[in-house]
Amino acid sequence: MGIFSPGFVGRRRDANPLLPPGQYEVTNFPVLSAGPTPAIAKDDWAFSVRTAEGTAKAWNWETLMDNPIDDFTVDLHCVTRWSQFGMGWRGVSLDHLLDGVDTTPEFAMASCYGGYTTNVRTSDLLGGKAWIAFQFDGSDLAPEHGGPARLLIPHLYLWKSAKWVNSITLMSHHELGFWEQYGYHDVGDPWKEERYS
Ligand SMILES: Nc1nc2c(c(=O)[nH]1)N[C@H]1C(S)=C(S)[C@@H](COP(=O)(O)O)O[C@H]1N2
Ligand SMILES: [Mo]
Repeated sequence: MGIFSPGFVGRRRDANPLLPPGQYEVTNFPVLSAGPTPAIAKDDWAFSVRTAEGTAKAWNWETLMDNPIDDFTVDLHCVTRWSQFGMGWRGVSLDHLLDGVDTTPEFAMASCYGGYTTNVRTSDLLGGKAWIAFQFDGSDLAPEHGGPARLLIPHLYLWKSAKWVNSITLMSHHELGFWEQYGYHDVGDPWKEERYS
């Protein structure tokens, strides 16, 4: 008999009905980065929404703060199997940032300071499901977690939540981001356990 008897797994599922399949709970918010942490001062920070026609909208730190700001509490799920519940964030909804932009292109690519990319569907950015987040747990977002600001898409595995995000490009064609090119799932829904393609 292994360490994880069926009874033990059963009790764990009962204890955490909000835990997606194959995940376990943590409380220490692990850091996972594919490369070094870039140092970006708020004064140097910039973010843009692009389309095939070029830059549609752009913000610096000051103009980002002119947007309606949300305080929200979410659960995060990492493909490396940790989940953390009840995380308190502050950020600007992508609904505001994409307002006035033609969102008919089906696909989007988030690009970051440092070169990381990840692809999502435009629909995953809309409807109150995604933010440019700049505070966690009442403090400025730490650089190792993507500060000064990161994309946060809690309903997808956390690799879609691009740290140090610098632009989102809306595209009518499909492209794969960094981890997606290595076989991670195109969509990444933790409730469907869409880990790998
Ligand atoms: N720019 C950038 N964003 C990134 C990554 C990265 O390496 N670079 N890693 C992704 C992965 S694989 C995960 S699991 C989460 C981890 O976020 P955290 O370090 O805040 O826990 O960030 C995602 N966003
Ligand atoms: Mo990850």
